[in-house]
Amino acid sequence: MGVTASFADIDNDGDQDLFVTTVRGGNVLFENDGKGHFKDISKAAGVDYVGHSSGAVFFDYDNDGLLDFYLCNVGRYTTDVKGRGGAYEGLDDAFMGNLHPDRSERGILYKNMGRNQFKNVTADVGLGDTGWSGDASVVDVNGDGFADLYVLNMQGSNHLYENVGGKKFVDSTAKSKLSENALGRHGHQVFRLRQRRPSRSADHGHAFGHGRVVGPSSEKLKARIQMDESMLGGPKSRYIFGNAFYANRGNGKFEEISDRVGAENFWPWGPSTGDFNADGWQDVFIASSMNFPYRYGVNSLLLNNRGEKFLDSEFLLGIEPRRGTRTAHVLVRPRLFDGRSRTAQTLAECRPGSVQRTDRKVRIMAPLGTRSSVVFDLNQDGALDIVTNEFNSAPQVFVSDPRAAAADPLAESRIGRHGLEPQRAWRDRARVRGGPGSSRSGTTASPATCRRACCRCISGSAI
Ligand SMILES: [Ca+2]
Ligand SMILES: [Ca+2]
Ligand SMILES: [Ca+2]
Ligand SMILES: [Ca+2]
Repeated sequence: MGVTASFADIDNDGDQDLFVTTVRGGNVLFENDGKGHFKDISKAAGVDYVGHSSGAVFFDYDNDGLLDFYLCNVGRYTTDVKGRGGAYEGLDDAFMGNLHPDRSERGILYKNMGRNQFKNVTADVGLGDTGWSGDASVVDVNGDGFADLYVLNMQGSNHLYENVGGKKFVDSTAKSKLSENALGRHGHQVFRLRQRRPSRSADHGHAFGHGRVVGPSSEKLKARIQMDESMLGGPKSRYIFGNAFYANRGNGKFEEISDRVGAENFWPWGPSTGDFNADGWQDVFIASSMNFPYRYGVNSLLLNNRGEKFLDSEFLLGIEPRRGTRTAHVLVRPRLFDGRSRTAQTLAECRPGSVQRTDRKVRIMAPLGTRSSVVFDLNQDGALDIVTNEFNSAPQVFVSDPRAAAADPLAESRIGRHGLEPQRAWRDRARVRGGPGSSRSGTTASPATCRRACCRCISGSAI
């Protein structure tokens, strides 16, 4: 079962090679021959680790010109029983892995030795994070020229590891004032909230607030329902029950300012960043929604208003509602819901509201939900587009269409009142491709690209 895919040029020959992580199937490194073919070199390269792997982050930690990478391993959450399709079935208490240290799997730092050979140097450099980690980010927090490592932990504390001269990593979480973490974090992105200022980082974790009705005045606040400390494995004071946004205050110190800048949203999975309206300020798309058995949650597109506050813009710019205003797909069809399927009965009992009865037929509906996204200039017209990865459904492709935005005076006036820069004629824009800030989950475009963007969904769920 594949989990993530990362492209990186491991041999500096100018083409992107591919690393794929799996759940107990062995990770796979493919070398790109530059002619459209990929060759599996995992075993010879020494990176065929078998476990519960997740994100892989490529960076040159020792500045020797060769890309190394950090592999995030979650921890054992499967049994040895294989289900239909050959995947291992999950443990009943898979989400409580943080309470079982014996199930942890350490993250691995692989040093690129050249000639497509990698060496596990985790212990040599003082790493060995045992968190329930799905992803990590690379950022030079102290500006010393060596990339530091921020490792996410879904069920515990994140950690910032400071890179000491490309030889050692030192845990500087407490020193950096990053000890208070968003609970249930899955995604993280480092970007500049303000121009020509130190970088900020956004950290998105589940709020666990879905069980209570919230009104418009409090929907952007942190969750009131908090997990019991027996489930957290530590004091509540260590956690933020919602999203976190850390402002880099210099000297390696951070301050959490998510509520102040309006970075909260509904059931997030992870952020991607890009300057969607090309006003020079980085904006954020947050993949969201938990799917069955929870209600539908909207994806968020937060426009950065001059570095002061994010503005909810998903309904203005065409991200929501989805094409055809669809919020759900068929989870179980009538032929399976005939009284004989225990699975169908269990699902129906799990959320009675999901059962639809029409013309004597019965089906179970499940909310749609996005789990990840990538931001890049898909059609190479100079404006950033968004492609999503949907849980149990087809991807969405949002193509930025500035001319559609120009024809929508409502969207224009609303954004204008909030202080974003006025739109420049689309014909005056420069045709510039995505800039140098590309990353796995986001791409930064030149500020000169265009002034406004409006997204048009050209491909939605197939159901
Ligand atoms: Ca290559
Ligand atoms: Ca290196
Ligand atoms: Ca550094
Ligand atoms: Ca912007």
